[in-house]
Amino acid sequence: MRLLPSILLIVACALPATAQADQRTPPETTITSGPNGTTVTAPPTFAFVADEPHVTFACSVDGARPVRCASPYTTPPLPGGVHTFAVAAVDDFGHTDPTPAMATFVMLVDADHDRFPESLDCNDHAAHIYPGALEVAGNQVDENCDGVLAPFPRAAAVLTAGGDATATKTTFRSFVVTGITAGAKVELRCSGRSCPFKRRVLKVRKARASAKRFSAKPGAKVEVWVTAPRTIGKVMRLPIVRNRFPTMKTLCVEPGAKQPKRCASS
Ligand SMILES: [Ca+2]
Ligand SMILES: [Ca+2]
Ligand SMILES: [Ca+2]
Repeated sequence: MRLLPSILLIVACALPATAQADQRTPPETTITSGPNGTTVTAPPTFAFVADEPHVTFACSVDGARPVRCASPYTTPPLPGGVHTFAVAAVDDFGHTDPTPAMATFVMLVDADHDRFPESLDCNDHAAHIYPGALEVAGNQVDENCDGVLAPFPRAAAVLTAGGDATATKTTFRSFVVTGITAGAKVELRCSGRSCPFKRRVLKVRKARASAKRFSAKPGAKVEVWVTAPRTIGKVMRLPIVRNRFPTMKTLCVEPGAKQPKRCASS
């Protein structure tokens, strides 16, 4: 029972002594997190502490006039290049840490905020374009920065035709298209003199289409067009000649184009 007043007395004496020490000693500031010696693509955030309670902080970027701040602190947007951040604690007695905590970092420019700085981004003004982005086929844009404009996919189909040819006509007795790309339209076309038809859409069922027996005269051109949206169409051309069943030639047609052309090699 007699010990208690003594302890209280000791505590009462100790308090002014600590306050005296704080009054003479400026606080020491430490940065606890944030970039230092590294590169950043967005304004960095710093966390910091002082070795005394009841302090305020003053932050400065690139030697500018310190502004009052609190931890965590995010710097204003900064241009590309090397930057410094400094923070000093200020205690209740107005003492400012004479040796502010400092960090140096390199700000990389990332104008479109896609996390790829302009040195790595093939278009730093379009956030959907960056290394590894999803490439959209056929739109003439290199979304994934690999230097390649991904072409439209090609329609697929296989034509199997059989029949006979004379000096006056070629008769197709069987005419079957298989392995047709899903969703593709199949059209049988005939151009030139004495064609039995100009265009005929073939019904596709289970990736297969067929035409009924037909004949065409020498000089005519029979073609099968397999087309689909956003796809390079496949054109299988059969030029009708005398006495020989036609040899097929495969051509490609760009989406929306009227004329087929030689297929690109890829
Ligand atoms: Ca960027
Ligand atoms: Ca970009
Ligand atoms: Ca690409």
